Amino acid sequence: MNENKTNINWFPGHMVKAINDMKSSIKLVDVVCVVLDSRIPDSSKNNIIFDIAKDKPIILVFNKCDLADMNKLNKKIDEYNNKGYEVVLTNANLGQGINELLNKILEVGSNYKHSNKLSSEYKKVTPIYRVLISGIPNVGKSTIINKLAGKRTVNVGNKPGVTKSKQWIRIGKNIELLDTPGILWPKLDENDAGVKLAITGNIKEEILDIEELAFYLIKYLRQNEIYFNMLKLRYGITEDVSSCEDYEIFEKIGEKRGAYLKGATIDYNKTAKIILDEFKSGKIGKINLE
Ligand SMILES: Nc1nc2c(ncn2[C@@H]2O[C@H](COP(=O)(O)OP(=O)(O)O)[C@@H](O)[C@H]2O)c(=O)[nH]1
Ligand SMILES: [Mg+2]
Repeated sequence: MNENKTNINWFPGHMVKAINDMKSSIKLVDVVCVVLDSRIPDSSKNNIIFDIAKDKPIILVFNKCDLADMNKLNKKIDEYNNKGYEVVLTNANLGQGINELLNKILEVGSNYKHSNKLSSEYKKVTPIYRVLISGIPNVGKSTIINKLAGKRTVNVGNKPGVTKSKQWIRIGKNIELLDTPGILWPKLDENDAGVKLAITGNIKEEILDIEELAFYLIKYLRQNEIYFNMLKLRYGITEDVSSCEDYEIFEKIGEKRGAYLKGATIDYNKTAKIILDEFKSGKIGKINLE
């Protein structure tokens, strides 16, 4: 992939502000949940949080697991488990895994208070565990907060930072959730992270060249027989394309979908959009990019 296309960054001022916001939020809580996109667990993980929250228990929440390839995801989860992380899988849209997350919060929160003998609060009948949900934009933080809270209390949408004031949402007897998610900026520099974030819809794809994104995806899917079969099935490619170039496969998809400019010229932009939209919504299949 073209390197300089991925070379986009948050402004340094934004990052400083995000770090400071995060630090002040983390001081207030006992448990930090880091939400990841299950399709790109590495690229959606900003390691800065592990520095800032190093004294607090951290739960990794693998969200959007409905879109993920469980074969690959399970391997990643084993990796993270072996590193000692607490892990929960969620499909926040459907509320799946939310009870497991609540139980995990109680468990690690209780361990934390006991091992730190915090303000003798651990001896209380109803100790309160305060929680922050953090992650990059669009990873599903607001949806998870809504589902944890059991009602629509925060805005769900594509704009990070819609909730401004610091307020707590009480859940059950023991949990208080900061209703402002901790926004982490996505990292865009290593291992095509920017490209993967754009393909999965975690950053605006318009920032990158969408045709290049679609090409990247086709190239990637071709390397995995199962994934490539999913692509062929989706677009009705029954002919032998094993010796085709990537762009020829791309054009075939355009053809199959009738994405033409005037005459018989394939509309590359439209074709790219079709492929990317259908990947993002999981229509091509359950596919992990790492
Ligand atoms: N397929 C799927 N989509 C999800 C899931 N969780 C959230 N989303 C969608 O991802 C988009 C961003 O979610 P949002 O909660 O606003 O993300 P935030 O920016 O991290 O607060 C929304 O369109 C949600 O409906 C999930 O588990 N599965
Ligand atoms: Mg949000």
